[in-house]
Amino acid sequence: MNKVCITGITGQTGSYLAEIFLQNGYDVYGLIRRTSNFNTQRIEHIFDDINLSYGDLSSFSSIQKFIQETQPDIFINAAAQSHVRVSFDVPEYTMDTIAMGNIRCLEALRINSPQTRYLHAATSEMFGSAPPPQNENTPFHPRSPYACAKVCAYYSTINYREAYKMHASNSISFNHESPRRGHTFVTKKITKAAARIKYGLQDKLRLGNLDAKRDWSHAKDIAHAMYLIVTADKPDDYVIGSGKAHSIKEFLEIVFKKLDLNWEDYVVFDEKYLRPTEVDVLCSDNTKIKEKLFWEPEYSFEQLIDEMIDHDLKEARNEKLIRDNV
Ligand code: NAP
Ligand code: G4F
Repeated sequence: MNKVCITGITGQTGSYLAEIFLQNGYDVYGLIRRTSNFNTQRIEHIFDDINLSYGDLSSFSSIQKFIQETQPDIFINAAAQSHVRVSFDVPEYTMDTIAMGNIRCLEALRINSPQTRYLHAATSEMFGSAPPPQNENTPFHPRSPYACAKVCAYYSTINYREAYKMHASNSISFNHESPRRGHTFVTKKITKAAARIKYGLQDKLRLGNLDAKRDWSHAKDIAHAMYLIVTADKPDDYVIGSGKAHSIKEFLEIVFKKLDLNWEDYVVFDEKYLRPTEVDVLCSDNTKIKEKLFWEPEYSFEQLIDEMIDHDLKEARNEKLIRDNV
């Protein structure tokens, strides 16, 4: 049986990657951090089907041990301090775990298992202020410590491919969301708040810049594209995105309207959610992955929003029942 190692398996994308590899007959191994609270909610449904080891991207020895013990066919580095705003507060930690963490994975593989295929989860944030649409040839102009760290990790991955002939690739993913999205990212913050407002559990939603535009996909579609990239014959770098951009304001309008609410009655501007440098518009040109790997997304923007709202309405309803002691 083929073996895949996934860092960030407890995260949004890592959990969908684990499902896809299981469906394709792989033995799945995940690296998880020890935390004071459970961090395995997103993988509880597949807990008995996967193998987990403790480790951290800040520790070379833990990554090396993970690789030596599993000898994987594929290694996907999907772990990161992935919050752009937070990266301005903890730039050194963000840089260490993303840029150095990626080098630690590559170096541990080069020494112990150089034939293993590698995929680094790079990001559209690397394009920063470069005008849209952005594709594989667009020059980077990163606008946050997170994006700077990802640019370093992106080029390190290419360098290991060129220097050591490793099968090392980058997925350059645009924003991806799902019911499993972390609660401090803007889409999840909006769908969760709208559902709680509907059930009378919340009366205000505090947000920052509503004018930025993002290219939002379903995380399942992005994870599928990552699977195609790492299992392709040749290593390469691919932009993954829907090719359509919407503003935060549009997202707000759609979500609140679906719940018969007017977002302007609830949203409050809070400058603490602004970033020192913002990325105004991200919109992918996804021609390469569609033509070379025949990737097609399954979910539309509307379907993504509907799935997130349905999930958050159920959670809000349960919260309300518990609160009302029913
Ligand atoms: P996420 O939900 O924030 O998950 C991040 C994962 O990384 C979690 O499993 C987390 O563990 C783990 N992690 C964080 N720091 C770590 C460390 N020092 N050592 C080991 N593990 C660590 O992120 P995501 O949305 O799934 O994104 C997956 C990857 O794609 C990330 O590299 C992200 O930067 C990149 N990316 C995401 C998007 C997007 O829109 N979602 C777009 C482009 C690229 P805990 O569960 O313990 O916190
Ligand atoms: O949801 P966000 O925090 O996502 P952002 O910054 O685009 O980063 C995400 O996508 C990247 C891919 O392009 C990933 F690499 C990264 O790991 C992450 O998954 O913010 C989206 C936009 C920004 O313009 C932000 O300023 O929403 C704006 N925003 C407005 N109010 C807010 C808020 N963002 C957050 N998180 N919280 C707010 O209250």
